[in-house]
Parts: sequence; structure tokens; C-alpha cells
Amino acid sequence: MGCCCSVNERSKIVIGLFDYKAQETIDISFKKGDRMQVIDESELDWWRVKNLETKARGLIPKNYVAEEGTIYCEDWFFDNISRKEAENLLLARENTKGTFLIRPSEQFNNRFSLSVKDFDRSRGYHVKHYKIKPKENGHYYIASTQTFPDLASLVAAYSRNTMGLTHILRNPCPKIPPILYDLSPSMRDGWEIDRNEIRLVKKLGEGNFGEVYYGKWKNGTEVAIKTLRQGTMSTQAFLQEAAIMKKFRHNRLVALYAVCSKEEPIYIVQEYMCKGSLLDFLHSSDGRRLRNEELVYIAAQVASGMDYLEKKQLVHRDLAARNVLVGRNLIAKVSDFGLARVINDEAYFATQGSRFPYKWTSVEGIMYGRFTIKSDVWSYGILLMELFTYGRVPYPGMSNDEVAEKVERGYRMPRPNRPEVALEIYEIMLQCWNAQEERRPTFEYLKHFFKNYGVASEMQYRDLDE
Ligand code: ACK
Repeated sequence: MGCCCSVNERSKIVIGLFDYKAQETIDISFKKGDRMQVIDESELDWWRVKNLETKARGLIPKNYVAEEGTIYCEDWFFDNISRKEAENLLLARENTKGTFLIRPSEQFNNRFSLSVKDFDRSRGYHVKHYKIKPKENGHYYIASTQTFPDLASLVAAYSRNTMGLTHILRNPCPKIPPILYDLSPSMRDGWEIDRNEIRLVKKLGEGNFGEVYYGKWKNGTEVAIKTLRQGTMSTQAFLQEAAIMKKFRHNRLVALYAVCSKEEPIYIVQEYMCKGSLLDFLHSSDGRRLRNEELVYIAAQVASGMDYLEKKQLVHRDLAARNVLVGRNLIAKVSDFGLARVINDEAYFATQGSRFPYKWTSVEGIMYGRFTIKSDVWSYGILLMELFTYGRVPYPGMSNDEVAEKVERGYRMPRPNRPEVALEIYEIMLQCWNAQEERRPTFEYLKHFFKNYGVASEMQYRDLDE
């Protein structure tokens, strides 16, 4: 009995972590919590499944599900996030006191951290972090007097009783659905789409290469559409570049979804970032209220996106606050990478051009037109200055010519007149502006510097055993 179904019975079951609405006929919808049997998991992003609730068969985005019975199905478990990211998620206004999550420790295997939103008169809303340690028998504890066979039992117990925490665990922190790198499953191997599928809804502004719109793709997916002014670049060169950009996937790089290159103007269809450019955001009322540690968080994210480009050996050439975009929960992503290389526009990339970004360009970029990842590091230093001065124009009051001349002779922007811009951060800027390219830091170093900035690793935790 039962042997005929053994293959199916043994196949993997996954659980929906979010609702997903099918976009075509080859994918299927599911709800959070639906059980699905995996039929084919050979593709990178899309798995073929049978939804055991609706009986429908088709493709689903694999990052919307987790294997049944694993910790990844738990609403409160957040894989792959840092302490700062946890704080930003928990501090979102809609979360009340007691909202919590558990994340793997950044330092130790098989250790976890519990992060809980709290409130008191003196500090206002803030996040407390507790270490969850394993015992030799595999049990877990926060206070050594109370141990639990697994994290779920630990959460259940601390949801009933504080047992030394300052607040009981109330609601798991809401999760944000991950981005899909394809507009739809049928586009997983291509990126040319029919421009009739795109609806331009509202002009967002004037970008480096043409107008930028907010719009919708056929089923309603929100997208940003960059239109390229005629003659800005050769279509062939652009398509080669787009092919590279489509393969670049990183959670701190704006995703390229598709292009419409059959007619002018070329459209570049990108992930939509609801708060717009970092520069405009810094000027907005929300931006002006950013605390120092939030500025550090943005600096870390930009360095993280650039670290990925550094490892892939792609030079950005136009890194600046105007080319970083901001989304929900202070997520910042690097945009327009790779595009600068294929631009024909003399005004933009000839050093005499009116739109050449002098104030962001390294000495060797201005003098010899040499652009490398190290000149991106220079630009990152300028971006840091923009960030920590809330979007002030670099070298205030100086013309491009003056900047070019003075910088070549060794002039560097002085430390801003704000006590929060710590000397260490200003020193990082100066290192990015070292005249000798090879002495500038790597993006990997910059990423770690800002990720760990202000984290005295042991001090940040509350220990119930003390
Ligand atoms: O600050 P903004 O609203 O954000 O104004 C500029 C404008 O277009 C010209 O660059 C906005 N923009 C560019 N790309 C995107 C995107 N992917 N998502 C949202 N807004 C974008 C930018």
C-alpha cells in the first residue's frame, strides 16, 4: 500500500511566506501559509510546484517560500539581516512596543539574537537586543536558568511572560516581500518587452540621460522607466550593457527588469524606489530628520552595493547621491551602474562637457580621464560628504574649474561643522580622496567600517544573567 506515491511523498514541501499573484498563465497564485509540493527546482529563481490548497500547478518565485518544518517558515525569523537592519525594520512607525524578531548572530554560528522594540520616557522608541545561546544538549537560552528545546518554544514562553525581558514578545515584525528580479516568469531569459505593456503614469523628473517616469507594467507591477534621449548611446552598445546589468543582482543595486530598445526613445525599466533619489530625500523633511546612525546605515548600504560591483570588476563612473535611490525602511540602492560606459553624450563624459560631474570625479579622472573602481571610491568619499551634510553641494561656492585646479594641488573639503560628523568618518573621506589611487580603501573595507561603526560588539546586548 502507498508505494505508488512514494516519489511525490518524498518531494519537498514548501510554505508560502507572502501572498503571490500570478502574472501570466505559466505561474500560479498562492497565499501566505499555502503548502506546495515542489516538482522542479532546477531553475535559479522560479520553481515548478503543485499548490496543495488550490491544486494548481505552475511556476512560483522561490524566494517567496521556505521549506516546511524549517525555521525559515517562522514569521519572526529573519535570515541574513544585520543588527542595524533589524533596528530599522522594528522602528517603523506602524510597529508597536513588543514587536520582535530573531536573527542569526553576525559573529557566531548557531547563535541568535532576539531584537525587541521597546519604549521608555528617556529614550523614546528603541530596540533591545538579547543573545540567544546554545547549550551543549542543543537547547537554547537567554537566561541560563530557562532553557528551551528550540527557538519556537523560547518565543512561546517569552510571549507569555517577560522572565527578565523588559517587555513580553508581542507581534513578529512584518516581513517585506523580497524583490523579484524578473517582471514575470516568461521573462526569465530575456529582457526585451513590448513598449505597449508599459503605462507611463507620472513624470518623476529629469535623469542623466532623459526623462524618468513612474509607471505600471501590464499586470500593475510598479516600475520606474528611464527614457534615453535620442543619440545618447548606440543601441547595440546599450544592449550589451543591459545584458550585463540584468545579471548583476544584489540587494543594494537597483534591479534592471527590462528594456524596450526596438524604437527610440529606448526605455529602461527598473525597480521602483518609492522615496526617490538620496539627494532629494536628504533635502526632504524626513531626510533632514535622519539621525547620525541612520546616515551611517545608508553609507553602509551604498558601500555594500559598490563592494559587489568591485568584486564583479564593474566601474560605476558616476557614483553620487543623485544616483542612489531610497525605498521603504531606509533601504538605499545604487542605480545607473554600467550605463555611464556606453554614453556617447559629449556633455556628460568628455571632461570639457557641461554636465561632467567634476565635483565627484577623482584627480586622475579629471586629469587623464582614467576611471577605475578606485575613482569610484573617490566619488564615494564625496557622496559621504553629501550624506553627512544632508545633501549640501560639494565644495560649496566653488566653480568646477576652481575645484579641478585646487583639488589637483591637494585641496580637500574641510570637516563639516557638525559635531556628529566624527573625526573617524571625516578621516575615511580623506582616505577616499588620497591622491594615490592604490592607497584608497576598498569598498569591502568601507562596507565593514560602516556596518560595524558605533557597534561596541558586546555592549549592545542586554544580558539577563548579569
Ligand atoms: O528624487 P527623485 O524623485 O528620484 O527624482 C529623480 C528623477 O527620477 C530623475 O532621476 C527619480 N528616479 C530615478 N530612478 C528611479 C527609480 N528607479 N525609482 C524611483 N524614482 C526614480 C529620481
